[in-house]
Amino acid sequence: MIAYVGIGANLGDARANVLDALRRLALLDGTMVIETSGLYRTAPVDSSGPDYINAVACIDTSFDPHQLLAALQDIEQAHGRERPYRNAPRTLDLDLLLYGDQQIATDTLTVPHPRMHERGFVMAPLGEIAPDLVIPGLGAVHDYLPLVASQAVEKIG
Ligand code: A4P
Ligand code: MG
Repeated sequence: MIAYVGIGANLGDARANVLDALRRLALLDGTMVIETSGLYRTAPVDSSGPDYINAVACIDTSFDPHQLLAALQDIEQAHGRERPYRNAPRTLDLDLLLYGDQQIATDTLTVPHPRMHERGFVMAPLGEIAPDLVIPGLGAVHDYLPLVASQAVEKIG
């Protein structure tokens, strides 16, 4: 199954944390990284602390959605992720943005990620690698890019 993963960090060496997350994604069982966006420096949205480094990865995985979420949380934990409060600054955050064209709503997993289309830190890197991708229930990624264009997002590499 093709899935898209959003990666963000704004504590410690955020850039190194994001790059390490990409490396760890490629090492997951039954998972290949198909494409990765560049790295983006982004202002915190509903969050605090330093600017974030964000990226998006397209993966091909044999994990089911909940197995994939658990694997993403394992990678967060490997980076000492702490959760003092919602949207707290973080060493590493991995969100399951899209899982094929599935719409999932369980206690622990909502896909598509419910806030992704409002956020430049997700849509800019996603638009770089998959502008024509359709977000189930919403529409094409490129249609949302103008709506987030005013958010502070800068491609850095
Ligand atoms: N969960 C439900 N659906 C998902 C999903 N699709 N992917 C549950 C990942 N997790 C999902 O997440 C809380 C719970 O959400 C998990 O236990 C999982 O069961 P969390 O990572 O512990 O907490 P969080 O990250 O604070 O919450 P959340 O909802 O992921 O926050 P957001 O909305 O993703 O926002 N600003 C910039 N510039 N860059 C950022 O990366 N990130 C956030 C986090 C806020 N502001 C930001 C950035
Ligand atoms: Mg999260």
